[in-house]
Amino acid sequence: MPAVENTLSQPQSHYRACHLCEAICGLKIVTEGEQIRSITGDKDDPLSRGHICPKGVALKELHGDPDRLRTPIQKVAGQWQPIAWQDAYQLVADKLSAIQRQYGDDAIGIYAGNPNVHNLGHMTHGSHFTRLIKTKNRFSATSVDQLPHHLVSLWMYGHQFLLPIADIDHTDLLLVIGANPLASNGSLLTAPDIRNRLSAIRDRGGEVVVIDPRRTETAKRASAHHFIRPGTDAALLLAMIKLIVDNRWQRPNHLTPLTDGLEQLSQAVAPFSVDWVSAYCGIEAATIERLTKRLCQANSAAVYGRMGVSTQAFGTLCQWAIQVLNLLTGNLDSVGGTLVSTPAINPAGPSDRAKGHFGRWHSRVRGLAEFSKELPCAVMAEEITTAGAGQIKAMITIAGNPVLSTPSADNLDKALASLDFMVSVDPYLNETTRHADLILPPASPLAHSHYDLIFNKFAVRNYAKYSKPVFARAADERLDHEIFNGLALALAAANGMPLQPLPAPEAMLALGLADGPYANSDNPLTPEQLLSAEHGIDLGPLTPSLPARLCTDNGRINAFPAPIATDIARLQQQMDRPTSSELTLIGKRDLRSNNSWMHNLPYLVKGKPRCVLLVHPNTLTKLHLSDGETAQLSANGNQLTVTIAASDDVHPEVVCLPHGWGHRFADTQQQVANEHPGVNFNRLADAKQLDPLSGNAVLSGFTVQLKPLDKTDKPL
Ligand SMILES: Nc1nc2c(c(=O)[nH]1)N[C@H]1C(S)=C(S)[C@@H](COP(=O)(O)OP(=O)(O)OC[C@H]3O[C@@H](n4cnc5c(=O)[nH]c(N)nc54)[C@H](O)[C@@H]3O)O[C@H]1N2
Ligand SMILES: Nc1nc2c(c(=O)[nH]1)N[C@H]1C(S)=C(S)[C@@H](COP(=O)(O)OP(=O)(O)OC[C@H]3O[C@@H](n4cnc5c(=O)[nH]c(N)nc54)[C@H](O)[C@@H]3O)O[C@H]1N2
Ligand code: SF4
Ligand SMILES: [Mo]
Repeated sequence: MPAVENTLSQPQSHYRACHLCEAICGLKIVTEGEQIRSITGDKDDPLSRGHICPKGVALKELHGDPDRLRTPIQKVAGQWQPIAWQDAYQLVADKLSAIQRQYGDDAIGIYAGNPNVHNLGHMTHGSHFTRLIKTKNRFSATSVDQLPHHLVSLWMYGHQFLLPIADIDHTDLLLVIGANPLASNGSLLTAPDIRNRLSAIRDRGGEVVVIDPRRTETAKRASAHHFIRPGTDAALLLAMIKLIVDNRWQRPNHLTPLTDGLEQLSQAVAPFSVDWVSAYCGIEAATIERLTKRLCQANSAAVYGRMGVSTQAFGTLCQWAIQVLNLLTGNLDSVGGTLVSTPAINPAGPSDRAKGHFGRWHSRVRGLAEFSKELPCAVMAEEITTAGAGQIKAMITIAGNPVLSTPSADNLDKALASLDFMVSVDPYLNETTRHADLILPPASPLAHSHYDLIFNKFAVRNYAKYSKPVFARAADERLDHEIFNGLALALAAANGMPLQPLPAPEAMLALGLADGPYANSDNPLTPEQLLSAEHGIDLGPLTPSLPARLCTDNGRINAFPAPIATDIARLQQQMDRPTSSELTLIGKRDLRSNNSWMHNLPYLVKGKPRCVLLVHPNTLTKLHLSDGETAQLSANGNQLTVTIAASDDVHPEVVCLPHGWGHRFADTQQQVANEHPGVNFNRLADAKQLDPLSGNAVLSGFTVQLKPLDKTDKPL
């Protein structure tokens, strides 16, 4: 693979954005011929200022990984064989069109995983192919992740992507609830070098307060950490709202006169007395009162909540209450509070067609609502296995590993094995793609150009960066946008439709820029500037932009969407039930891991095993278990054999296990990952447990049983 513009084998520096996580750090990659000499942080990147994490360094191993597929493969009589690209496109097109002719459009399911949104070619070209498949059975990682955020923004502000971002570079008080940015590097909060950004809050006299069932890496660096009983955050947040209402601590701002529903909202929170909630969530009443008062008194403050308050039974209620707290304390759309970003390409606003919609149709078997053309992935297995009109007979997975990443994982694993046809666009033969008939692998990420069309929307500064490929792809490899063009043209031809290929992603970026907010300013941002600014372009801090960008029909904020009222009643019922003292399971992210798919890189998995169950020492004593021992962890009728790690960072009633592991199948091609298998958290999570408002999966806070391993048990 020759390095682009590098025929002389001299060391050459390439600057690029890391596409692996939401932090989009600037990287400096030094190559010599075809070799990567080093990967370090780019000190001249205005957003990341030289920050890099071990995953960025591991791009070198990802690029060179011998297990990463280079050309398409086809399963013939149970054996994988290479197949030419054009033959692969043709085969996919023939199979998909035949299945749709026989069983109808909905017989094809599509699952799009997380790397789609981290990948330019997927963003610009993926839908060129998938929109030809007019199925209602579309799924993505959104419904095991941030769906409640989008739903709340749609309901309150009229647009799924009007997501106010915590202005952490200017805030005086950051309340982090259910997020661990020191391990995740920030989510719906693109803020590379988060450690220093959080330290800066404290250095300027501000506070960082963390509410989490585990004393996390972030909690350890915060001004204060409070343990919370998993899944009880909605009650806590409602009690805080009630305190504000009862004490008239609201701080009106320019949005207050434009807000509907404040009166109903005040009445709805009335039952949530601090004492009742304190007993339920495990945080002292005085702490709740003090924290609420500080939120109202601070010059600026932001409440920020992520996975821990999204993938739980009250995920939507939590995300709604967080917006309400920011609104009532006068911090919504305010410097140091929360602000909507203005990216160079495709900022959310009234003229945008992608506002989103909810409940236009429902899943066939369980009747769950679609959100913006996607059904919750918790219904995927039942839609494949339940016979009848509309049953899924074929699946397309694109950059996803749902066998490890979605609940009731065993059911999905079995369901995928029963399909008539499956194709995966993915660089690995892994737990999910082993079920495919064909795998189409994109070339190395370093052969792709990059521009972050999604995470610039969630960044703490307005910022734009285009990255050139570091290496040219080999003649027999394909870039992801080429794969989608190939699939789209073949499928259109199979259906007798004329279709043109889309131009390269760069042309699409130029169109997006021309349509964006910086094109017609005094100092316009041109495609030439973007393409040549190798360290990225800082477009300034986030600034207030509401109400002009509200997308609701009446141009106002809806502070009390109707479904919220019924969910508050559900919460009250839940709180009336006696609380059990059983163990609950929560998840964990590790700096050296990225969901399920980077465990094949030796640099990231070396050292002590990372897939261990954290248990409080007192709990271990009670259960006659000890550190380092293996034990049986069970829930919802399934068991895992886990390795115990004693830790007083978890609350005694909580145990903690990372997700994304369970590399236990011999028919995959991930040698290193299979040597470090770990266990699959999602074999215990139950696809029937959902946040009923959004259909988002419950991946945290469910009851588990832990006991010594019965020596006659086989490891699971
Ligand atoms: N229990 C539990 N479950 C969880 C979570 C949790 O916290 N706890 N987190 C959830 C969250 S937030 C998410 S986002 C999901 C993630 O869920 P998924 O997206 O389903 O899983 P990933 O592990 O991200 O798998 C990514 C897949 O994309 C492939 N891939 C990587 N790069 C590329 C590329 O450039 N192109 C293509 N075509 N393929 C690529 C990889 O080989 C892998 O197969 O998991 C969710 N599941
Ligand atoms: N290193 C690394 N970085 C990643 C990823 C990765 O896998 N590894 N994945 C990326 C992806 S796809 C995403 S979506 C982001 C996620 O980014 P984050 O949301 O910051 O990551 P998590 O570690 O899932 O943080 C969730 C926190 O919620 C806590 N929690 C669990 N249950 C509850 C609860 O009931 N209440 C409260 N208050 N807290 C609770 C957990 O203890 C945990 O600390 O990270 C991204 N970055
Ligand atoms: S923090 Fe995220 S973007 Fe930065 S180097 Fe690590 S994986 Fe890449
Ligand atoms: Mo995610």
